[in-house]
Amino acid sequence: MRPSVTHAPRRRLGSVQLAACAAWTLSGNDIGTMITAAPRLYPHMWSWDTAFISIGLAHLNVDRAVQELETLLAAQWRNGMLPHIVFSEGGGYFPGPQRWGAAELNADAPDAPRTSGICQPPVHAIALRRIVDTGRLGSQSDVDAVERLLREGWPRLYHWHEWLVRHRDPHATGLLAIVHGWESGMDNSPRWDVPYSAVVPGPDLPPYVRLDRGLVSHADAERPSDREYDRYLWLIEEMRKVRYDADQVVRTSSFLVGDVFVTALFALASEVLATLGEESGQPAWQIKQLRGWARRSRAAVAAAYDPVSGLARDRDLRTDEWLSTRTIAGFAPLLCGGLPEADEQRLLETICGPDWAGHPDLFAAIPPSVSPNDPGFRPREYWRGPVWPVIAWLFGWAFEHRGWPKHAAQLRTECLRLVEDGSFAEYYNPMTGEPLGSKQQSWTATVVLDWLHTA
Ligand code: 9WN
Repeated sequence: MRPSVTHAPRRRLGSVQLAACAAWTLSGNDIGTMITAAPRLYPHMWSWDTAFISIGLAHLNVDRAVQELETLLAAQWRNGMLPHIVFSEGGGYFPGPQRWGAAELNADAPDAPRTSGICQPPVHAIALRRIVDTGRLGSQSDVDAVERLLREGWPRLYHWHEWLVRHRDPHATGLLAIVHGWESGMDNSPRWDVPYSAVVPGPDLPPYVRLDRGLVSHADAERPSDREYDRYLWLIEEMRKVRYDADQVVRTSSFLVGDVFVTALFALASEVLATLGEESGQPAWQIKQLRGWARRSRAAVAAAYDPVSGLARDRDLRTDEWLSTRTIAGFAPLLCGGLPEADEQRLLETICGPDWAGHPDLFAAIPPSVSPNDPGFRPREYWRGPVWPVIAWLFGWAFEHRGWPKHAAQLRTECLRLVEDGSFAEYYNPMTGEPLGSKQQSWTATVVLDWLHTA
């Protein structure tokens, strides 16, 4: 007979205590100049983390939420790219600014603060929408702060979207390409296994020492392997060779994938930005352009839908083949719309059904990064099975805005059940609710604040 494993009972905080812990977590991650993504593993500013951070933060301190987005926007490259990392003065993360060498190699990169040389999913307009809405309900000074952010941030976000269209739509179809798995935000997802298998690190890959492995308790099970890291770093070497020139990177990178999830977020965010532009008197031609980009990318997402599997696919643009790995990204059309109604309904049923959020063995009814019924499902491994609260937040937000409030409310309730232990983990084991990866992760704390606020 196998010995039975006993787990310590899970802590359950009430909503007031949970909100207080979330606020405490954020203040712990505040280094004055920025709120870092996490205290130990990620002691800098990450692009899409900051968008989520500012959303929750706005419920506590509108000025500070505005400041976070402004700090990120101030690090925008002159060509429009919003970099994936804005480095603080402290070290503690590899690859750091020296390894990237962005400012040394590319005149568009700011000298200060230092940044990485790639980008992350374009969720910032969604954050701007949320902050503006929150601020407008506050005091006159909150209203002034968000109106200023809208006025000054809007052109920067427009420039960011324009950069994506100009440099990341290589076939002019609306399907946006990424040149590194890190750009997807879902670093180690099985979505990238096939394209990464074509990334062959050369003998001139400079030696390196990882810092992440010492900062996560079960790094072997929860973080990417060294072999995967060799590839991640090799792609940086390839980009360094062309001095991060955006067009050359797309031509030369051995990893070039049309990312259906990023594309759906772009379509959604472009619509949101267009509406914010109308509200704030931005140039009509730019608003029209944003709507056109949204339309094109929505169509590209719909074209990526596979009626056989019932999910949307990424496309390997190096081999010109669809990538049919079944992951949470396959639900991208639910974010931006564009599918015929019957297909959309089927997709909605699938995400709620027994392969995903409705799987009977889940701790909470939230869609994990990979289906528990998939042979490749690894409940504790980075982007290969665990649940990410921020991804659930995105679907919840989209459900609310696409006219499925019941689905949005259900997701919110289930997410709050998952996170009520107050660990604010980077991700969770979907079967047990065990907190995994980095703890006190800022974006988890802030989406919890937003859920509590809307609950
Ligand atoms: C690489 C900060 C970031 C998130 C990503 C997540 C992880 C970095 C890493 O952490 O990526 O960018 O070192 O693993 O995958 O989504 O933005 O929280």
